[in-house]
Amino acid sequence: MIDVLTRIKDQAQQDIAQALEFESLNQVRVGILGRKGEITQVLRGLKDLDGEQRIEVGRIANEIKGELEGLIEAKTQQLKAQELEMMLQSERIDITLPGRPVPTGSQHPISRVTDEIKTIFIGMGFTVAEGPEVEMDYYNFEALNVPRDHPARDMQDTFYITEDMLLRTHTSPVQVRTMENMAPRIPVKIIVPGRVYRKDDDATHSPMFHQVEGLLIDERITFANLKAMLMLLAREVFGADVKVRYRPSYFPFTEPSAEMDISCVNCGGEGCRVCKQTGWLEILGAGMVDPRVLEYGGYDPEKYTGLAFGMGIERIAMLKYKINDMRLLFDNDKRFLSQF
Ligand code: 2U9
Repeated sequence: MIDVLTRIKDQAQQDIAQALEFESLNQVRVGILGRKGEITQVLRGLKDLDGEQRIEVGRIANEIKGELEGLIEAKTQQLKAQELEMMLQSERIDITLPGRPVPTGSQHPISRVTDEIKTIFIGMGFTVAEGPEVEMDYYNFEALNVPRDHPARDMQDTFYITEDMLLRTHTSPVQVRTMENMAPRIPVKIIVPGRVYRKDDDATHSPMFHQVEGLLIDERITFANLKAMLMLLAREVFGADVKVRYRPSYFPFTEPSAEMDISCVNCGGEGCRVCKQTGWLEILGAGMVDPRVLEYGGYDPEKYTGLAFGMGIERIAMLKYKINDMRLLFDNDKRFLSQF
């Protein structure tokens, strides 16, 4: 029996030493130590031996088993080390190669301009207010001094949901709602960005576009305050050299009303195709809040005055970034958008 064990051990030692990969090493292990392995068989056969012999053969068999387990473990470690070495040899990584760029998104020009204008007014103490795009006729028109059948409704014809509910044509209803909620506290000092809708569709008009409007109500607010703030806006958005001018205008919700032009961003005022040879570009409307609109919002026009302004973001973005077709802003073409 002991001879058999010695033979098993010698053969196993040879086989382990000769195993060149995990697969053959495992076959050796199973052949000796597995359920039907040679050592396992010997250990199973112990029960047929008598006392002394059983103890002696059992001891030697277990000794050999332990020894072979140790050899297999050592060989396993050796094969692992060899495998790692081979991988390191064959897989040369050149850490000096340039990395692959990860594609990142960029901000849409409409969002960029909106954020820029918001930031400028936040810097002057304004807070941002927002409101619903589906609006009551009352807030969109009535409270802004545009009663039913007023001719000014023609210019802002829109999409009606019901007879008194519509897609807002400007963000102004948010100012009315804010006044209603705040009255009679002062100052009201809000900047209102958002989407608006009009029945308009051509090369320079879209049925949906973006506005930023502003409202400031306090004691002794004058047109001079309006001019100072809009001058700062123009310089921040279009550069320190930009010039501005005002032309009288009409809006139902402001009196007096004006439109502000900036010197042409293309020719600097010389006259070119962009400014239709005038040297000027219209960028926003503004005025002193009509006393009746103050009253609608709950403010006493004898005590308070207000200034208001509004601008279309698409127009400002097109002038600032020299975009000649408004549809580019809505096409979602990455070749266009990735330039911002
Ligand atoms: C309240 C009182 C007054 C907002 C104003 C304009 C002038 C204006 C246009 C610019 C281009 C709209 O996008 S556009 O077509 N806006 O000219 N907006 S004053 O006046 C208000 C608003 C709310 C309570």
